[in-house]
Amino acid sequence: MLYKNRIRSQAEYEAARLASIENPEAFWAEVASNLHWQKPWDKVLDWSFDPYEVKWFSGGKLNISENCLDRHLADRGDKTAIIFEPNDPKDLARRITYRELYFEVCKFANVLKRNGVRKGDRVCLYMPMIPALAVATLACARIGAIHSVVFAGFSANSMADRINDAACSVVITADGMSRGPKQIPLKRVVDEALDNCSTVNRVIVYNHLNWMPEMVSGRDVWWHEELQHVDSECPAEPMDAEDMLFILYTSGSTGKPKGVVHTCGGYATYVDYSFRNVFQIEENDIYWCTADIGWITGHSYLLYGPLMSGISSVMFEGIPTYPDPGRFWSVIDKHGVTVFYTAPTAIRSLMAAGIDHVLAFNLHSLRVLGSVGEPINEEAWHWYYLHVGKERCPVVDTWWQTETGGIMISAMAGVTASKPAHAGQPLPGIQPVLLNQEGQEIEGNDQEGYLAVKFPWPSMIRTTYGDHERCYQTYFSAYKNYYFTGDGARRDENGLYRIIGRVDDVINVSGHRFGTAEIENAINQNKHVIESAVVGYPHDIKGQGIYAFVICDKMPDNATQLREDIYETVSSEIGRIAKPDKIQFVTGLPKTRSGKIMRRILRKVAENELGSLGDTSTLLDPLIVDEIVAGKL
Ligand code: 7RM
Repeated sequence: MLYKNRIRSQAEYEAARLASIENPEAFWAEVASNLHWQKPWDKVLDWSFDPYEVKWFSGGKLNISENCLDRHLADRGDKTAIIFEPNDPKDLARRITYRELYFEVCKFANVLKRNGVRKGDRVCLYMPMIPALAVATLACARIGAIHSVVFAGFSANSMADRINDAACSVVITADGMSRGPKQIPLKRVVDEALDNCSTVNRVIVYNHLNWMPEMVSGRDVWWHEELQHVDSECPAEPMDAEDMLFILYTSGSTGKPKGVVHTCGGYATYVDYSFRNVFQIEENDIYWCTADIGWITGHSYLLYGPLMSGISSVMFEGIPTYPDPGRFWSVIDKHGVTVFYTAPTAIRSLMAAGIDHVLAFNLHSLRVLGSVGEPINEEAWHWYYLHVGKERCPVVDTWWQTETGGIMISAMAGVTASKPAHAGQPLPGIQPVLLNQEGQEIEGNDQEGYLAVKFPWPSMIRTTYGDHERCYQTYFSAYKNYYFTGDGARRDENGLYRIIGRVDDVINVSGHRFGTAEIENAINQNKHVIESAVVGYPHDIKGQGIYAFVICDKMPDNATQLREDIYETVSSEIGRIAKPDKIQFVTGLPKTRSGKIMRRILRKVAENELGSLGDTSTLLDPLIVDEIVAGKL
């Protein structure tokens, strides 16, 4: 047996990788046997990429909440499962043991049942980063309801779109939430969203801030009152391996976000496996992933991965810079964090705040550092390695996507080869390739191309909710018989991958994905706007910033006011996280004679590379480029 729980050396890694290619089914069967299955599977894998259909562990039954909770009660019942660190450092942190979490989840699962939620129903979660969110998510999984967590930074409109797309029957929210110095009235946003949703018949409200918002009678109920009516016994629903576990919406190159669907068996298997191996998890780790559960990183590596491993996971309600930019380091010191997983954008902003904030704290507990969400530049990598890890802690740069469910390319901490600004080698079982324009595989090292995957893995996207054709078109049609990632990558002379970034119309702002069309649609909702074009440009902190070129009904007299107005429109259409960094008012856009916007030119302007605008002679109106260059921000 090559793989038992964890790979511990480069040689074991190489052997496992070879074995996974020679006999994928045997390899994944061994990996999956690390979980508790209520019924073993009949067949490990059935697959086709054209048409697209994969089935992992057919016939097998399991429940991920049982793997996160029940399984640990005997040996780890009194161990801390979640360490909750509140937004305000003056408030008390809370520790929840595995047993306590188990009972809270069972009780809330009964609340869901009491409110008519059945296996297969969709439930929308719009909540702060508090333990109740973990409880609600696990409770859905326990009874086989499909959770759709909507990040609490999204607007009422975005939430309504997601609720309608999945026809959710229940929404779980809180009165409000704290984020640094600000407070946000979540329940009010839900009320606004539900004006446009007809499928929702119940809203369960968690009392977090004692705000006592208005409750709609017949529709809204209080979480704590519902708990009075249930007992704490709730057996975990036996789920087919291919039953849906959750939907998570993500942006692509088109205007409308897609509901990425993950299923029970494959997702649990791959998240458990990748988590243990990448971070080289030990029984006594205090692990902290700073992502919100509203993103895939929070699903896989704040909630499910750590709990399946039976370790202690920190859940932080606040933001890195409140009350000051030392907050992350103070939390690491306070709770003795051993494994820390965050995003390059956070690292860059804390780096900009100065080294004194880091030096004020004892970071000796740290053992492993991780990065996710976007390419980490060398400067940020070195700062992280030197000042946070004190040159003692391996840094794992983990490349993956909402669609991949789990980490695909990354070093295994301290075990396999690692290099600054490189994600490294694929995990055993993952078969990435580089493709050229024609869709042919580029062999050998020291090469660059489109990043694709040629063989299925257990946690890959199953479908886009309600529209399987869209899933096929988006991921499997550009290059036949490959899963296409949308990223460009380089394989260095030793076979380590470096992710270059998106090759489609997706902008990655602080690790959050937005489609250019999605932002343009939002901007165009402003009554003064006639047309807009959005591109990404390099941004010191956010990785990429959003640059919008906007045509209005007339050139504004008060540009500042109109900009504010457009920010407001985007905040209400998508959410405050999608606000453009720069808005330039223009009288026209560079278009070809067939009406296609030449984004390449706009990108060059936004990047300030004015010397290399390329051939503009095919444009309908080449003179517009001069105006745009002259008005550049
Ligand atoms: C986990 C997550 C996915 C996109 C992906 C990339 C970019 C993510 C890295 C990265 C370079 C990394 N899911 N990306 N991780 N680029 N190095 N380590 O972020 O669905 O929200 O975004 O993010 O472009 O395609 S996501």
